[in-house]
Amino acid sequence: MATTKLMIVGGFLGAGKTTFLWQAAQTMIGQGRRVGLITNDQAPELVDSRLLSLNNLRVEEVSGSCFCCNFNGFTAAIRKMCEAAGADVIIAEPVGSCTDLSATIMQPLKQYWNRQLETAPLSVLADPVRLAAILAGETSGLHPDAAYIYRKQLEEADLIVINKVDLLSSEQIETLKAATAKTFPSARVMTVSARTGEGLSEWIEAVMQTQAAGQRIVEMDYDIYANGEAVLGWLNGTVLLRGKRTDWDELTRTLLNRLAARFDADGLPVGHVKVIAESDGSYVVGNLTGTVDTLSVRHSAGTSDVARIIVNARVETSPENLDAIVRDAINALCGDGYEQEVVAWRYLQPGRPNPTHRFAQVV
Ligand SMILES: Nc1nc2c(ncn2[C@@H]2O[C@H](COP(=O)(O)OP(=O)(O)O)[C@@H](O)[C@H]2O)c(=O)[nH]1
Ligand SMILES: [Mg+2]
Repeated sequence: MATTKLMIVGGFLGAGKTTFLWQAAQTMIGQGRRVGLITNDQAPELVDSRLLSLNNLRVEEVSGSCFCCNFNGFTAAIRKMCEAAGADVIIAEPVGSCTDLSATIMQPLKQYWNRQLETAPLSVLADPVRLAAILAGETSGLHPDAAYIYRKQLEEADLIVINKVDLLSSEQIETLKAATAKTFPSARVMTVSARTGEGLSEWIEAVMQTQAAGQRIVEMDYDIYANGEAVLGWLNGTVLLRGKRTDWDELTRTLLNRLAARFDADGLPVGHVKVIAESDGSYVVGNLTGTVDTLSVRHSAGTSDVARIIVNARVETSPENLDAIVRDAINALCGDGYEQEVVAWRYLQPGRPNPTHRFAQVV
């Protein structure tokens, strides 16, 4: 008898997956469920995992590879969540540039794990601005191969969840919903705001009650998919800054502003850049999901003389260039008076996806 429900929430970089996971977890914990979260990245030192742990949520991180290319790492994290944490609901966030999850994750889970797990419908979150551009046949500033990944993510979804509806009027919501349903007729389309919680309980009800999951496998050109991922430089870095009394919220905003100005000036499309600064148990998080106008900073780390800062950046440029740009921005910001200790620093170009399993048929 399956006792744990597994909810996979995919979607492109910046769609709002982590914010959504957090809200959904809070709601389900409030309903008395034991919720575990699994995050995923190409490299360790994830802002998302840190953010979720700081909010007292149980988090396992699968890093170094995406879930589909490290299926056993993913199931090990699931096992740990079930056995050590006694989770009855697990919500997993795959890498935002990852697709083909129905063939490589959903079907193998249904085939090999159906006694332990009940796999919920594959939910794919979408940012409304990016989605509208893609539906209009544009690339939303992305490389055409990255836009291909975006479309494939939606094409394989059981549930397309249009997020951030707090930014839209009700007419805009209806128009976008109708256009999405028309382009992706086999998916159910829902609307939510991970920020306000609107639509969250409807989503929970839908994934709790729907049995059918991983209903379709889409055709996937792995050359285009691989290139769509390879055009993104990836950087995860952690530094400790100390020695000077600093307003960390302001520093986070300035850092992101400088990065955004540089990416925009050089014409480098941003997948997602996030920064978390922690000091004395408080934190501030900054996000950039496109050009400078997408910059947002939330929460507060206050003012003190030491902070731990994690930067995760996925930007369309070479990893070396991304490394140079982020290092320059941090160095320029720090100037005199700070002692800077690099705790971890990785930059890379995602390798060609090579899934552990790939099913050709729906189980
Ligand atoms: N206005 C608005 N912003 C949101 C919402 N959900 C997420 N965001 C913002 O979108 C950005 C990316 O969110 P995140 O959860 O990190 O996206 P992920 O990359 O898909 O995990 C952040 O700045 C979030 O604050 C939402 O419902 N409304
Ligand atoms: Mg995330």
